[in-house]
Amino acid sequence: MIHDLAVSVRAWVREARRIVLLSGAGMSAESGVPTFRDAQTGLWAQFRPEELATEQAFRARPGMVWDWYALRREMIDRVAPNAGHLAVAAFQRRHPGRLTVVTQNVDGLHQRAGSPDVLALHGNIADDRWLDAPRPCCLAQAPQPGQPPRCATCGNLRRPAVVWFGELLPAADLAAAEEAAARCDLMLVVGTSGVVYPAAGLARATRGRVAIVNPEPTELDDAADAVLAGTAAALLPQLLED
Ligand code: BV8
Repeated sequence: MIHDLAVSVRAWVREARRIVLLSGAGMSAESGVPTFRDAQTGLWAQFRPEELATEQAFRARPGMVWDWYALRREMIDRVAPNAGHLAVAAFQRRHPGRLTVVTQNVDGLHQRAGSPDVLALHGNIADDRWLDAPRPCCLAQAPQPGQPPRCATCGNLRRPAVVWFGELLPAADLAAAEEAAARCDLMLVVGTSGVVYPAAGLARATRGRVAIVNPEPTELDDAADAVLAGTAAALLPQLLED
């Protein structure tokens, strides 16, 4: 049974010419990907994600941080997009160009569900890049295997191609996300605590209606026109069905 507020939001979806879906870790929770709020396990239990996802932490303990990413990668490889991801991709197939996915998630599950042109503001955990600007030696040979792999000549390290705290977001994707937020009639804010900026700022910058989907209160509830206390996989199929 879909309750009244969700009926209104579904009507907003129908009326909207342009929709932005801003997603966070909660979008992937029902796929089995722990959120940043969820307790860390094992060796990393003593750290907050914000402490591990930094250049400083990687330079100080490259093996430990690399292994944390390796663990997350393995877990993400084992899971699949959930009904929420699939409902978004299906809506985009039925209504090309009407919905833009802007995500903080590095798990690639929106992309695997079939969503086109996803603006992944914080990068993709599946990709690597050089820590320091590559020298000719780094490009002349395959990285030496290891945790992390490195240049056999200068020792330059490979790092996950994600945006760490204190690092700038990819300028083109951020600009496209700001443009989409400025032009949309409706922003669906799904599975984010609304703590990390500049991503959370998009929900405050938009002139469109803001509808939040989250089982818990968030830092953005004050900016919302509707707060739906539910999960991504349960509510998005209902909100996005024609
Ligand atoms: C930058 C990639 C320029 C790495 C990530 C303004 C104010 C305050 C601070 C700042 C500010 N501007 C900049 C900052 C600093 C910082 C920041 O925001 N800090 C926070 C902690 C206060 N921002 C930055 O550093 C950014 N860079 O600004 O550069 C600059 C540089 C220096 C100094 C100033 C400016 C870079 C930010 C990106 C960092 N990289 N990820 C990796 O993944 O390893 S952020 C990472 O954490 C995620 O990508 C995501 O963005 C964030 C986690 O947040 P959520 O996704 O919301 O997840 P969370 O676990 O918090 O919440 C889950 C939610 O889901 C909960 O609400 C829960 O109730 C809900 N939920 C659970 N189950 C479900 C559900 N919802 C629906 N369905 C369910 N089933």
